[in-house]
Amino acid sequence: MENRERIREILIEQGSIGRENGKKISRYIDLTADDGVTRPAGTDPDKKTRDYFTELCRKNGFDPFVDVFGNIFVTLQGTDPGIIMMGSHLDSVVHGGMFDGAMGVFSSLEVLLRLKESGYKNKKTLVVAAFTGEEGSAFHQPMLGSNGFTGNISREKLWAIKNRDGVDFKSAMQRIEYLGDSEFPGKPEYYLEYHIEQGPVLEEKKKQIGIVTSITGQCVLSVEINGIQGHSGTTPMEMRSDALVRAAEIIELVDRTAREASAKYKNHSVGTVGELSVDPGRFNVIPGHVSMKIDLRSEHSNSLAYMKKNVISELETTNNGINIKYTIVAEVEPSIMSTEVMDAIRSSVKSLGFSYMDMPSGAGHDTIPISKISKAGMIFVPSIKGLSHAPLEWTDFEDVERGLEVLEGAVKNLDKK
Ligand code: HGY
Ligand code: MN
Ligand code: MN
Repeated sequence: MENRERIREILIEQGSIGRENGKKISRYIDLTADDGVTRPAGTDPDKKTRDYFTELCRKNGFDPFVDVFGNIFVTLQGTDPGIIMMGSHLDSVVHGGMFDGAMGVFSSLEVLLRLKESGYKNKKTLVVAAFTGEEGSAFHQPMLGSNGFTGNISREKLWAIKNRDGVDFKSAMQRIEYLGDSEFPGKPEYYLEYHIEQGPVLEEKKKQIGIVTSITGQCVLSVEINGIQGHSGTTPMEMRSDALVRAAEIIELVDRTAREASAKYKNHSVGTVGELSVDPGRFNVIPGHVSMKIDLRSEHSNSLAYMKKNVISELETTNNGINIKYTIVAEVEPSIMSTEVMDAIRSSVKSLGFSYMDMPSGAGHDTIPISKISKAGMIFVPSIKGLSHAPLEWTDFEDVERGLEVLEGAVKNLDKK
């Protein structure tokens, strides 16, 4: 099978894992809003995807290593010191797409196969990594595996984090048989993440490749709003402490503050409340309790600080019997990519003759923590209509192949260093 066929077949195969209807979809026109992929960390679909990946590795002569965070590593040993790591994640959001994360992991393995099959003699050791729980769709915070790998979160702390079903990380990963007993030996000198853009810019600007300059800063707050549950028919309006009405005021403020920050700082600042639960959640009961998550992001620290300040001052405003508690569950400043790695990507793009542009990433990635311990960079390819974290997420296979060839060239450029 021709190489570009191989990666296409693999992505189609893995894309059916975690799809409720199990459909294998090979063309964008066949994709519907019912074809979402759901593969939260530690679930059976996560296990199935991991099994598919590790079987592929073994079939091609590699021996996958699983560390104490459930991260999977595949190594092509070099002769000289230094590690070049290519990584991303296999988990997905709920009803997400089949390219986010997985395209990078399987394409990185494909690069290793192509280098091996071409007889390329790598000097530095080349490693492919699949990091656990990048999405935070099972556990309450994102980038668990990569934060464990970089030492940002200790093994003990990470193992104790509970998922939405109240199961701790260690038990969840043991259940799917992806919890190793040691850490991966070595840290990367260079790190590359190949990923879909997940936004509309490359398509709008008609560019084939994005060279990422920085990755958004982020502040995720978990909020508990306590009001007074009551009868929706008998309780007069002036006597209510309705937790959901208070939540609605906060949601409107988050949206307004992000728009203000974007205008004030002339940049891409965003604020979202995508997760909310109402208790008891029945039409004839005044909501007594609301839990929700607020996701604030900006490419610039000052606008992130502006949004965080406004949102927290709103959360600390108590009124008519409502009590609000909040915690910051994830917070990171914008991450700047290595110019050395960006140059290696750029010279690969130029030698392949693809069109490209430098651009920031509005999405978070495992590259965030890893850029703090190594020289890191990211390669983007276009997302159709900029859609992602949605069933209709799609990237043409010609674009997948282009990005993969850029990745291979960038690895070779860094291997010469
Ligand atoms: O949320 C993000 O930006 C990433 O896809 N986890
Ligand atoms: Mn991703
Ligand atoms: Mn994602």
